[in-house]
Amino acid sequence: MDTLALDIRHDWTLEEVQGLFALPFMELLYRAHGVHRAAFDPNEIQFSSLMSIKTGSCPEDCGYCPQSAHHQTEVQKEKLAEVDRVMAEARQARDRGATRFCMGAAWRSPNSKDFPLVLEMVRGVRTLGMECCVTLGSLDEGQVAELKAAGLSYYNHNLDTSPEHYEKIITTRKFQDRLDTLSMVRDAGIKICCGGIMGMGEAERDRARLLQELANMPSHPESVPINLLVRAKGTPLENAETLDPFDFVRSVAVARILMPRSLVRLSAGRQGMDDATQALCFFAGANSVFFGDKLLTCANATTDHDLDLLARLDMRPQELTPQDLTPEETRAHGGPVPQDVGRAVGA
Ligand code: SAM
Ligand code: DTB
Ligand code: SF4
Repeated sequence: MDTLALDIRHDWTLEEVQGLFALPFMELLYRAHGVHRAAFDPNEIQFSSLMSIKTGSCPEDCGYCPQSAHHQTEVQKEKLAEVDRVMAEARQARDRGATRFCMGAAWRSPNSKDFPLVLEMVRGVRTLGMECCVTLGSLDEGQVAELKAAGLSYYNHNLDTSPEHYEKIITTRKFQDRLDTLSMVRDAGIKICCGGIMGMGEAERDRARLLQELANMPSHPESVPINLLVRAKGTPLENAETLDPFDFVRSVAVARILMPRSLVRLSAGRQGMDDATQALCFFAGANSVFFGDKLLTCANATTDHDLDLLARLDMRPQELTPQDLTPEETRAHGGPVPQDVGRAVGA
């Protein structure tokens, strides 16, 4: 790690953020990489694994989402998954090197019948020694407290886009509702995973506004997923214009400069992204990816391809450190480092 002093700020102006976007590309990448090296090992990537625990029939109308009941898509609807099946997937993910297991449910908010089972899943994943993240929609105070008590590490709830562009994409939930859920989660001491989607027909100003909103939160989200829109068939955004890959890389770089110590996750959209663009994203400060052949419903970059790419870039997966685990988890896990990580990447 380099010794550059990190500027942790929560008062970024839009002009400043737009100024970063306007930098010559190489200048921006150089700056972002400097910040990245000062906060992280630039050769390390965190692997998260993602599982859809309840799929489709969502009452929200998010224009990008194949799981919304408002759109005619090809998604296979599924009720809440059985706890045993979730645990089997989590174990497999851990054995392949994932240090975080994320579960997503297509809900506006969790219902009282299914919520206790989700808590059981969270407790189960934590006993495997992995961090656990869930994304279940909006929450009330009681649900937040129960998730915290179950040992949840992160809650994912994205702002998705700028407040100004938001209403063109989602009408059934307000931008402010999202901020309210995030405040409750933060106040309960659960880490926040919050980011957005690029390539939904927004202007560069919207990308700057989104990142400004994230950076000016009372504390930076510990995890910032930057998704590239997956243009799912049957959604209103199925024919959205392709975003220039360099503009996507710029967004990653600006996220890294604004939120130096956050994990910046190169999330959806890697499947159609070429290796050189992904490598540029890693240079610009992305240090986490979803690992596994499927995201929630859409295809992801394949595991074999990812392992090959990491090896070609001389990068390695981050390992859990003992500080990440409670003593009980460390015992349950038989040590903090997943057994197959070295083998999986051919180290
Ligand atoms: N229903 C919950 C919610 O929205 O709060 C959780 C699941 S939702 C699928 C999680 C996130 O996935 C969304 O906020 C969005 O950022 C991302 N996402 C969904 N569909 C996407 C797509 N087609 N392309 C890129 N990201 C997408
Ligand atoms: C996030 O920001 N991206 C992930 C995760 N959080 C839950 C989800 C991506 C979903 C992509 C579309 C799909 O697979 O349905
Ligand atoms: Fe529902 Fe989440 Fe998809 Fe929106 S993004 S339609 S809330 S599953």
